[in-house]
Amino acid sequence: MERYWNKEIECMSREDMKKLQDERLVAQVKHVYANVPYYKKLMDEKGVTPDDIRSTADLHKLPFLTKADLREAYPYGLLAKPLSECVRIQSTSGTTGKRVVAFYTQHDIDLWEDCCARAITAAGGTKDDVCQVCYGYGLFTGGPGLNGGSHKVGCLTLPMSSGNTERQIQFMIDLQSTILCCTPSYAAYIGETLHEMGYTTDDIKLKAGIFGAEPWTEEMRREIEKSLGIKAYDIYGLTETSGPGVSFECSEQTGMHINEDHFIAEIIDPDTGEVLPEGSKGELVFTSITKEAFPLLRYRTRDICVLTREKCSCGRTLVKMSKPLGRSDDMLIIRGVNVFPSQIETVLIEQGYAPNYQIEVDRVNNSDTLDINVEMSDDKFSDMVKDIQQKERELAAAIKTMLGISPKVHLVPPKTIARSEGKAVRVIDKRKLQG
Ligand code: DLL
Repeated sequence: MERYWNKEIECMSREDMKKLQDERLVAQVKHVYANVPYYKKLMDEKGVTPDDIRSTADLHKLPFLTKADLREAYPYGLLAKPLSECVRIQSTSGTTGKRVVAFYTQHDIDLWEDCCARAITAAGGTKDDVCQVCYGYGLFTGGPGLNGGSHKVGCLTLPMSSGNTERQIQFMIDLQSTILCCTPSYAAYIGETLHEMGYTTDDIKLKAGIFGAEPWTEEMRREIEKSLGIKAYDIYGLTETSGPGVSFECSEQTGMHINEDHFIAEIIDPDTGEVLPEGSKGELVFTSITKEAFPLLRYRTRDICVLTREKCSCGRTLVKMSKPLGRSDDMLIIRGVNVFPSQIETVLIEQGYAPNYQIEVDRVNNSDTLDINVEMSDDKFSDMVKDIQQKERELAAAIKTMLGISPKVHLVPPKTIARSEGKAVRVIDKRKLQG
């Protein structure tokens, strides 16, 4: 039997949902125009006023926001409420230079947790469940978001955060966790460790997992489902739109329902910005219509996906997005951390290396690996041979400080990294994540 957290919204007729979105959009544009000078300027430059936005049909008239805008406006430039009314900040992991910081009023937190409660309920969660949350807690939105959703549903919540896998498994067995929330790669690792410790799925009570924050394939889903004896559900979100819970999977497991009462989704051509018809593959753009403190209008996620309104067997009428099929920028997600090649290049140059490098990402035993080959320059080559390992360690430490994750650095002789005649091939991603 399908469970809903808010059936009225999740199964609302298309007509009623559109009416709700129209009302909320009109109010939100007024709120942003009046309170966010940065966005007002963008609207003025485009010659759009709040009066031009009468319904979702007018959405395309509004200017886009991008990560570059967030950096330019950092930290307070997109705030739409006084700081005194904000109660929380969350942030993305390791983006170039300044990170994205998102602000929340108590009302924003309530709505965000409500979205996560919908995801947990769709995965079969009730107040009788024990929900083990192993997403990172802290600035990352994964832990706090699912933690809040779990409380709302009334599950007994285990705020484990990530790491210390044997202890995770011990608690999972002793406290009889029934729902696991973490990244898919960590879920696979937990499954593997469980079996290595000599346990089987008979020793645990897990029934469902809510996994997201990074790309994963259908093959990986089947592997996790088998090793943990569960049904694995996808969940999507980004810091800029609150965090996890923008969309979530239902029992059909064929894409994620977007919480359309809070977020209006569009698919655009990433090159021209043109809005594409339903069913097209393109870049996902979100407008948050209920957020108070940090309401982003037409925010370009850079995630490439497809939207569909085909009838879903779960009964929900909320539009469904496919798993993200890639990105329209060069961002990589490595061990759950957002990484841009330009960050690595910045460190190399700071440390006196030429920008001749290649990044190799792979997944070994369900964990991402990051190897960086860096060329030594001709003049430094002979001196450096003596202390190559020391230099590799220093460079790895500097990159870790920038990214928050440790790479393996390999210094290679001059002119050994293939030169390209077109764009340099900086990244070799062997993970085959687009299933
Ligand atoms: O990853 C929020 C989150 C936490 C989502 C826990 C789900 C569960 P950021 O660190 O800002 O926020 O990264 C957002 O991660 O633009 C996507 O590229 C990617 N992403 C998030 N969920 C998925 C998913 C969190 N289910 C960026 N599948 C997004 C594929 C995902 N990619």
